[in-house]
Amino acid sequence: MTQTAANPHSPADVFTGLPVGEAGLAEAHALYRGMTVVRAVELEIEKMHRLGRMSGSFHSSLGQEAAAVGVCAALRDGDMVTSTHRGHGHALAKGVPMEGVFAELFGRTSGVSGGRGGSMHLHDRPSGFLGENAIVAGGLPWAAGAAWARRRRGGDDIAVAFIGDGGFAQGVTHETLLLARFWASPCLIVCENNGLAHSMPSDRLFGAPGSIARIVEGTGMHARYVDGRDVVAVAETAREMVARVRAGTPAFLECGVYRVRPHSLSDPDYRYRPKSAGPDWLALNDPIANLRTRLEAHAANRVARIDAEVAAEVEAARDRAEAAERPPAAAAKSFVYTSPELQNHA
Ligand SMILES: Cc1ncc(C[n+]2csc(CCOP(=O)(O)OP(=O)(O)O)c2C)c(N)n1
Ligand SMILES: [Mg+2]
Repeated sequence: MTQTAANPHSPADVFTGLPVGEAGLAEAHALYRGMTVVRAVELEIEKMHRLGRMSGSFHSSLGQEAAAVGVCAALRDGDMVTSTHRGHGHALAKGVPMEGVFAELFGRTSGVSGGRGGSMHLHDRPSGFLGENAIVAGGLPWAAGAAWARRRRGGDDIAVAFIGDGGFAQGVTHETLLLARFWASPCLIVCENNGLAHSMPSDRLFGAPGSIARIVEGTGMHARYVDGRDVVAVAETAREMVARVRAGTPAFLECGVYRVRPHSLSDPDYRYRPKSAGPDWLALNDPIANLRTRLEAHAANRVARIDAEVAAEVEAARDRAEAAERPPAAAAKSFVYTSPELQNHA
């Protein structure tokens, strides 16, 4: 059955975005660069899979870059992030080095998880990226607990848990929202409502975009909805919410985005939505193309320079990552249980 209702942004709702004011220009360029990095890295990963140089699973966040980049722009280095199976954007936006991401997906020792985790198990403590999690909504109690523990030790670091709309249907999500409020855990839950939990349209479960935030608001937690196509709006909203969380109360942000690619590399999505659904959405709503148009009105060269710099950076990082060492077969049983060999667990 074809389920077109999954697209949260109808053609009548073509995204135009706000004009970027002079004051915000430097930040808008930084946000543009951040989104371009995520897009370029993920396109490169797809290419590596097509060429047979990378293996394993991959869940693309193409089209959703503004949510990851806008939210992480509101964070400090010491803040923590937990993520999902679709987490490359979250990792890169939080500052995980792209070479370590590529190396992880190539299965190299220099990968951020020693080449053992792959696409769904990126983690990098030095960047505050506690990790992705292949268990839907598994990152949420992790973030709430980490934020609570950090607060008990002193300081005002916070944690952000990215979850999907499918994650919002998990029991652990609602248990954690309750506990986070009860214990005043300084965590921000960011629900990327991309219209689909694999093949299940989220509006069938929860209603139109914005309904998830309203459900949470009904429980007494501060909750907002933001259009996840507009990175400037996401960053502004996230800053307001992060300030509130840093002051000591959890909060919830629903970002309206859309899953452009199939669920994963091996998903025949044409069975549950028209084949052109993703490209059609992107043609009208691409958060990167949209911001590029808005920024080019100010300085076309600057945007082109960012594009070129990012392309060169990604190619060089991929080359270095691919050339790195593979773990020896004799070490296959290392890291199965925690051990002093673990480099990255502080
Ligand atoms: C606890 C659990 N149940 C089911 C799955 C299988 N599964 C993997 S991704 C996914 C859909 C998740 O949808 P959503 O949270 O909206 O994230 P999206 O894929 O849209 O980014 C499901 C059901 C899983 N990994 N973990
Ligand atoms: Mg989803």
